[in-house]
Amino acid sequence: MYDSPIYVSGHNGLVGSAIARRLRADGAKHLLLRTHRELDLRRQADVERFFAEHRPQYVFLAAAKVGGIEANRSHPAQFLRDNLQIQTNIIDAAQRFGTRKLLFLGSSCIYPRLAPQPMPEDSLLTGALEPTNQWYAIAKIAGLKMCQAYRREFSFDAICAMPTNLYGPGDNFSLVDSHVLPALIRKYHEAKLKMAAAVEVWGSGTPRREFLHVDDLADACVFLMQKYSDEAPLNVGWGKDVSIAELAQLVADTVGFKGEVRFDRSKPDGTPRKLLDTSRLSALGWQPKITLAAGLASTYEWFCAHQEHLRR
Ligand code: GFB
Repeated sequence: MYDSPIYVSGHNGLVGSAIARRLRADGAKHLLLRTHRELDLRRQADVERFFAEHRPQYVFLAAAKVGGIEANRSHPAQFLRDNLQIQTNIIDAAQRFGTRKLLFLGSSCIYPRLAPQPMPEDSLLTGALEPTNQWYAIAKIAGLKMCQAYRREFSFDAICAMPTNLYGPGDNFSLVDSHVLPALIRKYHEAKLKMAAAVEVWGSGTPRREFLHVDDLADACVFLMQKYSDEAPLNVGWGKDVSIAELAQLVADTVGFKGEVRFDRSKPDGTPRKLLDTSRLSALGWQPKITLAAGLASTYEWFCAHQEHLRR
């Protein structure tokens, strides 16, 4: 794989940048990377032209419109449309222009809101979705099904990984549309600087989430690209979850904020629990390495070093 042209879509995002970093460290000789300005993946003709010209042999489909609970809730059309367009254009062009293998990245929100915990891959389409992110979930389910359909009809080697909630360097730390972990890093950091009495955390604090460091995900993606070829999606997670209240305490300890936490119950909780069953991936021999405590500490360091350049 490392001597062939490899296309990492979304290489400026959290996931794509981690995969590109990992492939570079492994000595990949021919990485294909395009910014959003250079190639708008929502435009089919542009994507086809890119694939026709560069013929990537391996494709990591990490480009997506992503965001936290508020972003999903306020932009249902963009989350549905952009993700359907991006993934449809890339999967179809990859198959037609001779890509050897493609890895599609989904999300744990594809599973029903009240799926058994931890959630096995087989719980897909067994119940209703979480309403706050159903638009994103439907797009990701369509991408997974497209990979399965292209494998069956065209023998296209497309595989699917379903990561849990991710975090790490390069995340979106905006207070409006980010995920909870980067949002809390920023809120606690700013509260510490202002010597504020309390930090506001959305919802009741009781929902439970599992957090995986994005470098662990990149490791799993490279592992799967080399070792896995089947239509069944594979969950990628850490294996344990924490409540949002526990996460808030961990972030407070990491940042060094000594004040109070206040829960804003006017904000949505979202799905009550989202822990992945990762036994299939473990059986293949892959395990994550970065603990939440270590990952939080290094992500906070990254945030401190880059905060001037991050969007609000
Ligand atoms: O990470 P998050 O936005 O998304 O929120 P989901 C997780 C939980 O943290 C929710 C609470 O219960 C939020 O109410 N929370 C507390 C906060 N304080 C904050 C805050 O300051 N910011 C944010 N963002 N949350 C997303 C999906 O669901 O997970 C996406 O919407 C995707 O589609 C992603 O699947 C992985 O975990 O609820």
